[in-house]
Amino acid sequence: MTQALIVIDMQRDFCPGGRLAVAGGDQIVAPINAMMADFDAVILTQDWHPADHASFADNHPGAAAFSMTQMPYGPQALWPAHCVIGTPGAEFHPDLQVDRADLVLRKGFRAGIDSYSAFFENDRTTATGLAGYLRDRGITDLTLVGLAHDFCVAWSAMDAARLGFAARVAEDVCRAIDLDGSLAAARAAMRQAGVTLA
Ligand code: VGL
Ligand code: ZN
Repeated sequence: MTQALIVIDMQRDFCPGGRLAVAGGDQIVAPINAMMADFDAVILTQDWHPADHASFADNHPGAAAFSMTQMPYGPQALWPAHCVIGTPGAEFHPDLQVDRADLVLRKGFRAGIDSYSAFFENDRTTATGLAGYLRDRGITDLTLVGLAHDFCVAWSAMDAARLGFAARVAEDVCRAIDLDGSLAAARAAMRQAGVTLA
């Protein structure tokens, strides 16, 4: 059994003071750093959007942040602009131990499509390449932590389970946006998908 720690989107914009701040996001940096030594591999994901990204409310005249819109690939939440390529908000939290990472996987870099999951973009078919990377390294067991619990962590964990990895979310090392009950819905969906909530 080869185990990887998948650290989801521990970036400045998702921490207090950032543009899409998740309450308590900065509280999980030290626990994540402490977990890294227990794994064969550590992988960081980085939300990485061009300024004209379709998930930004500002790019939809008249639309409010945190409302829903319809994209060619299905429903999509609209967010405040965040994690714009090359800006300080897209950087990892300054205390995150990035040197321990074997791979930094960027996602959401295509203007027309969002990517919550570390495995597939939101059309559910465009692969990021992470599954192939993990399989090529013989990694079978994944522990997911980070931000946000109910979006990028949940979508990544469900895809991991669907792809045949043993997927576990360490819930005390995640923080949620919790938009209209999204955390409860995501937890139920993760259980249904065979993700272990620990
Ligand atoms: C995320 C909303 C938009 C996340 C990323 O990391 O959960 N949420 N982009
Ligand atoms: Zn994003």
